[in-house]
Amino acid sequence: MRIKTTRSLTFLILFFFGLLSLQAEDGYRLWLRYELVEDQETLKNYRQSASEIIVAPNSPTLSAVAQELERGLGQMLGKSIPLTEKVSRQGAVVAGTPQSSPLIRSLNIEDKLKEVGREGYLLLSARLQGKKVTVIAANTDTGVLYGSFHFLRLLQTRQSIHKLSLSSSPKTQHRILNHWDNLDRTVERGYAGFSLWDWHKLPDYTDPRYIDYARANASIGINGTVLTNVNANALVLTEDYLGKVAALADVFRPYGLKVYLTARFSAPMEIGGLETADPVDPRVQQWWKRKADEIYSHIPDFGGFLVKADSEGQPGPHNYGRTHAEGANMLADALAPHGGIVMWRTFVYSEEAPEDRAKQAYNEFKPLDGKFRDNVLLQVKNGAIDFQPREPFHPLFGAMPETPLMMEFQITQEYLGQGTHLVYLAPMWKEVLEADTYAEGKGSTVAEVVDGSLNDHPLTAMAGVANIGTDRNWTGHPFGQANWYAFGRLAWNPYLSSEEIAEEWIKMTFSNKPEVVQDIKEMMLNSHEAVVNYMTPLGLHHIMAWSHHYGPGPWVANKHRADWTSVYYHQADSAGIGFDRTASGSNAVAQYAPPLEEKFGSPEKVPEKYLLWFHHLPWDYKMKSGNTLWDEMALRYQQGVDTVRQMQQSWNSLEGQIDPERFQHVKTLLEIQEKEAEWWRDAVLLYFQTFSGKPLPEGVEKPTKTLDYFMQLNPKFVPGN
Ligand code: GCW
Repeated sequence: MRIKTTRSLTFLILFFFGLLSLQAEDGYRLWLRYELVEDQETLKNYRQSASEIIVAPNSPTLSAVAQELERGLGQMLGKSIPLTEKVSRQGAVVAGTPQSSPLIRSLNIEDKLKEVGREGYLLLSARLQGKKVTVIAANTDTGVLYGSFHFLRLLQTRQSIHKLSLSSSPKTQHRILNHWDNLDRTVERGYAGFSLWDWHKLPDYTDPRYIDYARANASIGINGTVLTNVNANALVLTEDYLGKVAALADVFRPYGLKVYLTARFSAPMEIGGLETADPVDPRVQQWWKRKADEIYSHIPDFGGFLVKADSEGQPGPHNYGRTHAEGANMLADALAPHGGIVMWRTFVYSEEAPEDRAKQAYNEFKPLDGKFRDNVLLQVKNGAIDFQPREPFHPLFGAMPETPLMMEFQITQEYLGQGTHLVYLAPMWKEVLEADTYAEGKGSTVAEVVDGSLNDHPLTAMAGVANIGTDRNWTGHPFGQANWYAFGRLAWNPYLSSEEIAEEWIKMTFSNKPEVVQDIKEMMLNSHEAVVNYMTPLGLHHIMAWSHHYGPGPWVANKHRADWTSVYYHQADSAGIGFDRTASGSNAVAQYAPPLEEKFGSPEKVPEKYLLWFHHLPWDYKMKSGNTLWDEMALRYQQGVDTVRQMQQSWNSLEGQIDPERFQHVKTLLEIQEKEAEWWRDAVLLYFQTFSGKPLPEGVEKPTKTLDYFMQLNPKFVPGN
């Protein structure tokens, strides 16, 4: 008897906790949580303005629209909202295109619709058949889907939906995630588990998660995904794999998401049996044409190729004495009959050239301006070295007016704390997008280069290296989701502010309570400057540990190429620190337009955040604050640590306002971040102190370990490597 009671009690307890764990907030739903509206007044208003849904689900995309509206409105309004065919009551939500919906046709909004283009949409309060309705109208079904997500976002962020009159359309044409996913499911620089693409089980089994991936992307306007790593494997272009790719494309299609692949330049040899991949060889050209035909026979709306060539060991046209233009154009010609594009990366630096690595892409590509086919974009990283915590904008932006340049941002945090640091990247991206290139005189921003407006390019794009993996919450760090979100929003509109994007994301992801939004927003907005301070302040760069880039490694030296070492980048010696990129050094400053060349070339005029990027300066160089360079640097490292501690305090003060699961997760990650920020500060300062010979200024905490200790740390199996 006794035993029985205990057993059933245990069962009950287990059952109860089982239920709890089913409901636990594990982050899977991302920003599409659709939480019930708390405020009764708002709830009442929303229920009045969203009483029924009218969508003619006569395409897979419109079915997705109907499902999303049903789900979103149903959950937020706490009751199921009927899907109807006619306007039967006040407050109907009518979504569609003039083609799919007689109701939308009857509104006579063709002129307004013309202005929003293929993917844009209108959200309008209107009257139909004597009833007040909300209209989500677009020229294409995908536009309707984007408009529906915008409409849901208004409710998610608890805004009025009463008198709507807004329109939106993307500023760039292709908004693309780049997955650095390998066919064995490891992810290069991935910190959120393994690749989502289960190649082994495809094409027969398509994980339902692919649909949620597509929904999340559609909700922020991402319309393309490169499935495979730029360090490419030709195998993905074989018949077998193309069938698998097609299965993914079929899942994504209703959500407006196109698939792209990376094209390994030597594929004609590796899987085609040719003895060359020379782009001017007719057999090679023919091979790629046939390959393109084959791909399109599987995937009629295939997006095109992303190519890393002649870079870090990847094969390319240089192997045959050809130029990047010859290589890119060959692929472009193969794709052109099908409407595909080539995104050719400019991340190149030579094995042999002793030239400053920061200058090499410009030297290589600038002479090729205007030599690319119409369906080629050059994909340029935001800075000239490599996704560092802070870099001045890449000098190619503005330097190639005849060629469409697209942006490549890195969403995954290879150099910014990887899976454990809370760093909101929008401020960093905005700094680059807002930078003035002076290409066509003052006020020629990078954003205008990228959105094509500066030089009238119709072909435009933005890419983000994905931070997504099989982790239940997709991005490992719960705040990594914000960077996926921000990338999509900025690709849609690079003129949005970091702050408004953060605010939207917080409200949808955590809470609409003003205090919560305020605290989290502040944490996020300060987080980028914090990581710059505790890793690479004042223009320092690439002093991370060898190869896996996890943790500090300013002492990394003696590798087979100088520009893979830290000592190459910081150039510290007893006289001072920094890379001289002025006329007395590598003269990289000359790659910028004259007003910038002058500004960056002068230690007094260059913004201090870029000081050591461009200048080698003595340790006692006087900074604007009055401090010496050494003291200033040390204080910045301390400041980085201090900011992380403030972030911790803010977060801890939110206990009870955030669900326990995510609260605890972030809390623990912030503790790791604090420890690692201290690690960075102590290791780097102890190392540079061997050159400066100066004591740490007051206010900087003394290291508790020795330099030797830090130099001997050698973590194994760092993810993503
Ligand atoms: O940032 C570096 C990474 C490499 C990456 C390369 C690139 C895919 O360390 O892992 O390779 O850039 O962008 O091609």
